[in-house]
Amino acid sequence: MKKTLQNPLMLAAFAVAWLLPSLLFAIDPADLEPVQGEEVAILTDAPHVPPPITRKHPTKVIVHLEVSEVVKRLADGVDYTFWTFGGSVPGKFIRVREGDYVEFHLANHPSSKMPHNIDLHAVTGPGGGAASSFTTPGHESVFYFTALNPGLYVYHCATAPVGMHIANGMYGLILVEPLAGLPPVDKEFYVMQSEFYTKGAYGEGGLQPFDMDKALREEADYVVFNGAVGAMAGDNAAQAEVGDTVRLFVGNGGPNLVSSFHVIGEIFDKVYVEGGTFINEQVQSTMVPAGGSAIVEFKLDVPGTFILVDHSIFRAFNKGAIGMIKAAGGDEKRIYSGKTDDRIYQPEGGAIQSIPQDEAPQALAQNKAERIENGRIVYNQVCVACHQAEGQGIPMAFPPLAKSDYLNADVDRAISTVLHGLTGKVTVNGVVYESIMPKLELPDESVANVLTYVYSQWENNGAEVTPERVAAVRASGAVH
Ligand code: HEC
Ligand SMILES: [Cu+2]
Repeated sequence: MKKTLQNPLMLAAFAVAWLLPSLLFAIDPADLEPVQGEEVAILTDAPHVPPPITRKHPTKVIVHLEVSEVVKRLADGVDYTFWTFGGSVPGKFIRVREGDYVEFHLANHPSSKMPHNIDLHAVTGPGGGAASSFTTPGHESVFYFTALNPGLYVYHCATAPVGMHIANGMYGLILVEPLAGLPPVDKEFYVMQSEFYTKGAYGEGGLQPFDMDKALREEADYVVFNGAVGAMAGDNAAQAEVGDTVRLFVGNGGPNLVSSFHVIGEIFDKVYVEGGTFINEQVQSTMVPAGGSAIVEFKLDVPGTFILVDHSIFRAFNKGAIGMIKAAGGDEKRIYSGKTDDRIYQPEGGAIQSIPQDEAPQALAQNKAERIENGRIVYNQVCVACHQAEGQGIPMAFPPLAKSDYLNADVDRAISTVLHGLTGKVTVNGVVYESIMPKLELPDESVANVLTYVYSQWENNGAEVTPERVAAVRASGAVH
């Protein structure tokens, strides 16, 4: 304080601040342009972005953001109680211009159970606004800030326990456009990655509560773009046309994981690294830290579906981190031909690849108990990686063998599956899988043992499979 008072300019600023609070922003020591007029911010839900700012002067921007706690879909058949900034996850996208004076209203819906606040990384001030915005249910807080630094910033709730508020969906993005604006592009989208930690495993149905232990161990069940599995895929894919330049405002709410953000089949012409002003070019994947961002730009030169992933790839294919941009339009064969031919190629005698099994054939089992014991060993060497320790499988990737109606309905078909592998659609316990089980190259004895083991476990029907029966199915050549 002593130092501040020695500075005559600051002293003048303080004097005016006391006398004429409404003029404070106009004489800020940071030489900000005077604020002219006011406007109410347009706020959007992902993947939409408010329109670019065309004005050439700072203004007073009034932001009304309402926190609400809502039950919504996290994945098919899975619901979650999200704590939201604006009714969905991620929170509303806020767009202001460098130098704008922001009047921020944070309302907390009366139906909320928790108090909340907001920490905007774009704010220079204690807690990024959190210190001034603690808001109990049925209340509204107001505070003001000047957007001093251009860039793309994360905002989030910072009410204790902070991790839990963020894990429940409390984050979003605020863009502070530089004075000169961002170069015009054809399409802009809002994409925000985050993880969810649920009591049940991935895909386990019903209303899933938050799991604090998993969150502490950073063992995410779901890693998603825009708040739910498929929120930006399939029918919800972002739409664009060939020739469009696309800009993605990418954020990562965390709470824990760093994203290796990648778009399959595209190269980022530009990346505004970490959402700042430094531009990197010709980038394949860019890191987006938890509580950080990046702006990426690319031109859609060819038609097709471009898939957004976290290239920590199990998150993409097994935890939900997949988004899509569909580019409609004519082919550009010179850039990408598409498949021009499809020929049979059978170096190993079949379209299904095989996994050679190099262990010695098992000693012949003398009875069902020995068969089960030997089968357990085969299972744990060969099948467990996909079908999992309790035969529960992995949702959307590997069907269950536990209590599997498909398995229990037909022993010969199960034998054929293990002998020849399996492709195409199969329905197991009402769920359709469309994947590939490789051919496993197991001797008849091992096939008999492993299936006898599987049938003896996890409420299956207890059938015993003999090597003779396996040999008969092999000899029949029947492939299901
Ligand atoms: C590399 C992963 C993988 C391995 C290893 C594997 N499977 Fe599969 N399995 C699959 C996939 C994928 C399917 C579904 C195929 C489809 O969608 O067409 C499947 C389907 C099945 C089915 C039919 C569907 C069901 O759930 O009842 C059976 C039975 C089966 N596997 C048994 C086994 C046994 C026994 C082993 C070990 C000897 C094994 N699998 C090893 C991936 C695997
Ligand atoms: Cu909160």
